[in-house]
Amino acid sequence: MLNKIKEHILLVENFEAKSLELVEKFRIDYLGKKGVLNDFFAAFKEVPNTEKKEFGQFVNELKNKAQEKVNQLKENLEQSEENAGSGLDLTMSGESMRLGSRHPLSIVKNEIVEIFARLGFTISEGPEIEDDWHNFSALNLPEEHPARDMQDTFFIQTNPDVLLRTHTSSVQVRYMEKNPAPIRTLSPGRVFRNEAISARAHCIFHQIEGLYIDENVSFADLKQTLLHFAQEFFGKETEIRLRPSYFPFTEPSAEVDISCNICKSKGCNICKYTGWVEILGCGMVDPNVLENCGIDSKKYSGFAFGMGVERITMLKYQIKDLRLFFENDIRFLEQFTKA
Ligand code: 2NM
Repeated sequence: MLNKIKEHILLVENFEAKSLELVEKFRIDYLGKKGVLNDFFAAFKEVPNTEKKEFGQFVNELKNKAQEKVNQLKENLEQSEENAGSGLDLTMSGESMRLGSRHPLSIVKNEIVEIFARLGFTISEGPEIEDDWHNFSALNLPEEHPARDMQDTFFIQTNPDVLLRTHTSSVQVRYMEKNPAPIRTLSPGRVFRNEAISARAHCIFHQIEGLYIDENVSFADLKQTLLHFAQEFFGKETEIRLRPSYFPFTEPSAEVDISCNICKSKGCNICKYTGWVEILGCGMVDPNVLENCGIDSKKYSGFAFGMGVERITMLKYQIKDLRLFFENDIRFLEQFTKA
């Protein structure tokens, strides 16, 4: 009798069915009123007392296995029926999601910010709508300076004290007013100038300006900082060249070129066959500006610099037309590192 049960256990374990009807037949065969299990239960009283315990255990095992088998086969078959009905092929690989990509200007801005962050520069931001003091007067821009002209500056309505900032120096004026020296800060942001839109100019663009103020800051510190930046960003072999220049807020002032990394200074379109490409303007902060912002110009000196993010990005990726940055054509935007 025990062997009979064990045989049934094996049969149940190995049972397979391809349709719900066959599962139902199996269920009736084993668990139905006239099924195998009821036969065994009926035979229970004939079993000698000494074997009752073992017999009972095996009958229970058979019952549980049969019930489990029915449940499991039913579930599998119902599910595959559902899937077949829905016309889905679950073995097909999924459609990959279309990932966005960082805007090239953001990629370059982040890279520049990281280089200066490693030198201890904090990041400072300020309003895009400015007043005359923070955008012009504090920066030593004289009353009659052409940059104040309607031609260059967007004024908001008729109030000449409400304008769109023309550079991010305004952020640094605010920073100096609020924070005591020493100061090391970098101000990235959007700026606005009333210019005709072309391949090289736009009325909205992005700047990053840096400001370093402490005791005994020298022009040599400025030069070394910018050389470090140029080599981190454009490559270790990059050289820099400073040309005297003029800005109202710095004295002395300079324009900085890097050795052309496209042609290795042999001469090409990008460097207009000079071997050098302009990347930024800089200088020692004019003592008037320091005083305007509440910093003692007898005790402190500092340097500042400013660069156009579009210009640097065009150099890095050899982009020929600035308008591409603002058109949001996905075929353009997709070409830059996913991040
Ligand atoms: C430039 C060139 C030279 C500059 C000056 C200042 C401030 F606020 F400290 F006076 N911030 N940025 C600066 C100096 C900007 O951009 C071409």
